[in-house]
Amino acid sequence: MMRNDIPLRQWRANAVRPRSDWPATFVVLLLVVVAGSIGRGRSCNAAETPPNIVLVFIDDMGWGDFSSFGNDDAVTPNIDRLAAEGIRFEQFYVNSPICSPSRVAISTGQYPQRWRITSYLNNRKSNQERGMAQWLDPKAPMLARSLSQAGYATGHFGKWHMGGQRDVNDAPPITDYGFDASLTNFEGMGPKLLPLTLKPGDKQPGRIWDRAESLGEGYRWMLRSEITSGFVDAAVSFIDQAAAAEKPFYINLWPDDVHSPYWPPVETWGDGSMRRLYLSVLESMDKQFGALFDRIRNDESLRNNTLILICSDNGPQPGAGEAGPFRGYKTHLYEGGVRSPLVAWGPKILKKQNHVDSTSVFAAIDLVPTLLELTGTPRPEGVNFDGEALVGTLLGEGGSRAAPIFFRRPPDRDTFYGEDDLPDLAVRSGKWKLLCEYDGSDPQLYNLETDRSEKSNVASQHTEVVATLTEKLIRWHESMPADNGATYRNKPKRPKR
Ligand SMILES: [Ca+2]
Repeated sequence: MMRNDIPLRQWRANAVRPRSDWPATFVVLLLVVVAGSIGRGRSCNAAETPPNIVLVFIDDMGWGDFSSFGNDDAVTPNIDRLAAEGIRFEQFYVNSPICSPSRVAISTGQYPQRWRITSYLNNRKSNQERGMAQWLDPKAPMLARSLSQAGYATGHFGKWHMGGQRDVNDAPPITDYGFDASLTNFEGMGPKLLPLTLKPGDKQPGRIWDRAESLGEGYRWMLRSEITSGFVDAAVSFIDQAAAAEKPFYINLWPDDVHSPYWPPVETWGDGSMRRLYLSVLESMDKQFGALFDRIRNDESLRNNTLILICSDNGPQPGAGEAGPFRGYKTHLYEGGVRSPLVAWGPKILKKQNHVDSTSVFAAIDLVPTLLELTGTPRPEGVNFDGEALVGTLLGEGGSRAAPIFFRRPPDRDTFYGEDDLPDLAVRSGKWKLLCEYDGSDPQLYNLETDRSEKSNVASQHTEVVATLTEKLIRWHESMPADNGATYRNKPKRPKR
């Protein structure tokens, strides 16, 4: 049931800017989805309004890709400005080296294995072959739902990829997961923006992912290089409405950028190499974020009471992004696959400015209980989070999570990006990182204090550490629902005729 507490005329003035090429049905649907949402829940007294939260979750970006994390090949001034005014966390992890499970972890505060989302969600047959669920169970403890129940306006703008893609067209809509409003891409249910492609010399744009038309209750084709602006515009309109209604807001801004294929603005095409195209997409994304960051910064009440968090869902694709000093790529359990830059901004919320936290070890699963505590929101009943509430850490006081961070590779990624027989399991515990096979064999042990690039395997010199961590890791692995990682074999590519 939707209630519309905001007069439509007033709403429309600030709504997602309808453009002449938007199909009328799509605009109406989007207006209904968003407009119905904001009046719900209890309203909060302005004096005690809990902080607004914006979670920017970039796709496939390396640890070293922001200028503020050492990238000399591109500039990301909008993000770097937030970093300079806020905190850069250098030892933050996501809980999977690939899209869908990483998204589940940051949304639920639990290991994604619990929900049998252990690799990217693909078509129905492929999900089944890998021993995975078809979509995230809507009963999962979503941060968005807890905040919504506490009176927040909640919106998801951008890539979802937790259900509803390819031929899986019966997944729940995003609004079943605690979001009042949504606008997504080709990997989610509900209103969506679909990508038109254009390269130098093209007279007409092409289309990719056109099958996703069957997933949506309204879609709009938009130049791929401008889609992030489409999500930003929707998020800004949502903020305008929440602010007018004096409601706190929680927003996911989860761009398609900087995932391949790379379709930057044609004028930034350069030599057309993968690296050049990638860097142009990265810079273009940063530019498009500007409108959102400025909306918050230029409004005193929002500036004083909004926390912005920016990170990446997994490591980079080789030849595109870079993981800084770290080994490995997307899909690997080495640091390059799972360590993400994290920028936190909130000038009146954080206790430090222009601060680098290079020591606190924590993970995406920790953000959910941390944000619940920070906002004074009750935890959902009967839920055990794998994450820990680390409010002090997030605000700049330092401190690592108490428990180790455990990882299991995607079932279809034993061999990838030129590496054969990749480690199946990994654990970060204190200064140690251990990687091994499902049965504990072939241990690799790295001291991340002295060897953060995981170059020197010291397993044979620290057999007790190996034994202790292996035992904990396998106990964790066996406590999680299984997938088909031990038996799944990637199909050989069809030989060329
Ligand atoms: Ca990804």
